[in-house]
Amino acid sequence: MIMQEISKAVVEGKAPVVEELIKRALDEGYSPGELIQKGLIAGMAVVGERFKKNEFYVPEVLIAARAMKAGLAALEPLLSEHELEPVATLIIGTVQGDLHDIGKNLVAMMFEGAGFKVIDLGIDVKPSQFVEAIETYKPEIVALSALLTTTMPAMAETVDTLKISGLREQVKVIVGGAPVTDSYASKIGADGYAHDASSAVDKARELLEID
Ligand code: B1M
Repeated sequence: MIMQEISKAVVEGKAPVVEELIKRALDEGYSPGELIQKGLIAGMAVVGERFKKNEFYVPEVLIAARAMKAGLAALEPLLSEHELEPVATLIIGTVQGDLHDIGKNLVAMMFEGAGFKVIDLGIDVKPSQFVEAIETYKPEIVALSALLTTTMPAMAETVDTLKISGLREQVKVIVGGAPVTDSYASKIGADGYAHDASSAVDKARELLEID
């Protein structure tokens, strides 16, 4: 029941209500993972459907996105609890031309929760910005997010720019986001694809051979 209430509050864009319901659900013993999947993401899926059918326009989607972010912020301390040395460093960003960041933020939180040091470059990140960040932070992993079919080519461009800069062999590149597929990842020469935030962490651990 509380999951439906959370989803409904996301759809209606009621950020304070989402935050309050998340806190109540945690007190009742629900896990952060369950609240993200069955509450927040379920709500955002409804928003996506309504957007597609022109029942929702950009303002409603933005208000819903703000409510989803409030829910994720309430869960963040639980997802990123970690006091050990970082297992590895990850650079993450939404590729050039793309402004969607909710999924990318979730992926970043999951990595923090799994003990990675996360450098989040934000949205609309140019290939050259990835290059600069790799030179500065020397990460083991670079994660690229894209939510639009029109921005997927920016992933390929980013991988190509890493090659031209001579940095490609120093990092593992993983890609994800709703329109991205495993075969697209292979086609552009990425090291891996992940369908969701927790499988992104699994994929990174697999590529870095971390048990
Ligand atoms: Co946009 N939008 N949007 N939007 N938006 C989509 C993506 C769309 C599918 C909606 C639709 O038509 N049904 C559609 C894309 C169609 C396509 O290309 N196939 C679309 C469109 C068309 C647009 C605009 C062009 C609309 C317009 O202006 N006419 C415009 C583009 C702006 C731009 O980027 N240049 C636009 C704008 C926006 C808002 C700004 C209003 C807002 C974004 C707010 C924000 O992010 N701060 C927005 C939103 C919210 C959505 C929907 C409704 C929700 C996205 C979301 O946050 N989902 C979306 C429809 C939908 O997805 N149902 C839609 C929840 C999130 C947790 O999931 O991001 O998929 P997701 O992340 C998942 C996985 O994909 C994966 O893990 C995450 C968690 O499990 N993942 C990774 C993501 N990144 C990863 C990286 C990895 C690994 C896994 O690295 C290894």
